Amino acid sequence: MNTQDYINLEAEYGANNYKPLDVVLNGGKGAWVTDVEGKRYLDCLSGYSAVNQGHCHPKIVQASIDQAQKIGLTSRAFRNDKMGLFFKKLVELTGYEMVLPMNTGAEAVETAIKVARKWAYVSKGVPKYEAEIIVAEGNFHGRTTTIVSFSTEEFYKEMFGPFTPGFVIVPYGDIEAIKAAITPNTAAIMIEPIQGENGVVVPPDGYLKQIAETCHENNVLFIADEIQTGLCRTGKWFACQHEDVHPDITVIGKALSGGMYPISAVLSSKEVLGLFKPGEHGSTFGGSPMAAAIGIAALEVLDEENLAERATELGKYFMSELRKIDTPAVKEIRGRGMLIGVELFPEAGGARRYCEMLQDEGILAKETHDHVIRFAPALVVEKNDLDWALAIIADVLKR
Ligand code: IF1
Repeated sequence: MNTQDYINLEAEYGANNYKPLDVVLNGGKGAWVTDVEGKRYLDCLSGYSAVNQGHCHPKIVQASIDQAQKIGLTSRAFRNDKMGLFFKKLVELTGYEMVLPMNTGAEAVETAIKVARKWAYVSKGVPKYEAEIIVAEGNFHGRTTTIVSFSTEEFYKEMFGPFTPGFVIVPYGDIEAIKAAITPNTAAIMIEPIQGENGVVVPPDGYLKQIAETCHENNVLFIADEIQTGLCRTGKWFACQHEDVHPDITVIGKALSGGMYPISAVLSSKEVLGLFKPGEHGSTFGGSPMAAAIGIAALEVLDEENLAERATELGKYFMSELRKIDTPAVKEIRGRGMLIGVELFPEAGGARRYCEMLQDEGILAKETHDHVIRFAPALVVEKNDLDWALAIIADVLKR
């Protein structure tokens, strides 16, 4: 079978809920992937920042194989020999007290919403069902009906009502707007430290610190969605650490498994996560020995290979080289660490066509919205791979 055959299969039998590039991948190693025609590509999306450790990292693969031959799933009706060790590793690496394991990022975000609401009723004394959560314009936190209820992207939301109430939307990056939106019923503020899907939007310096202070002053929980920005991608374990901020709740996913398995988690204090009573919340696969074994390996790789430092050094280099490209197409280059967005002027004709030209030259990148190309290669990428890519990106952006 060739590329078109696979594309036809997907078109014949699969829902049409994505418009992927016409590349059919069947192999990955480090920062590189291969397609069914044997062509190699530098993967500059990394599974939307789930593959920070590189594709098929040997340590993560070995952990998957070993665990798959023992037991994959116990369910939370029983216990297993990996979940506690996974929690301990997460607590040691992140400084939080307690973990609740889920599978997808959206499920972890939903968990954070539920526990913030319960905290508001039980600990803050907000009257039942009046709890409000402040979110930002341009947010992306997942695709469930509750989460899209507070999306500001009509296309993600409009056909899926009725919508979940209790969310207040404020402009991103504006601390005064947050202060003005707080009421006695505010349970939490939930934000992405950098808005990924909205086009790698970096807030003003000090914004995260101001949110933390405002939350502290108003007895409101600060929820950071670090599903895309976390786990070394921006040069720290968490993007909030760039401002020495330790949110009340941090939500992680994606690279928590190195792309090998859906694993997400909510990190918080015993005061908050301790509010869940047995049976009040859960999931079939959350905390499975498979997830825990893979999660432990994925975290050890991030730590042992110093991938946060790598993201800082290589990201600084990559960003500075991108900024040297002399082309009328580029409006702005922004990001932090190895999470970079290149915004094009509308006159350039849209980011998609540049992604298609990059694909022809052996680079896989993805547009977000219409005019931004996101570059987020695996944090194990070699400097000479970046140099190879930079020459091609410069050539393509000049077309
Ligand atoms: C898609 C991008 C989109 C996320 C943040 C929660 C989630 C995500 C900050 C939910 C997931 C993924 C979802 C995927 C494409 C990708 C994405 F931002 F990464 F580019 F959509 F905006 N919080 N982001 O980025 O995690 O439930 O997917 O595990 O839905 O198209 P999930």
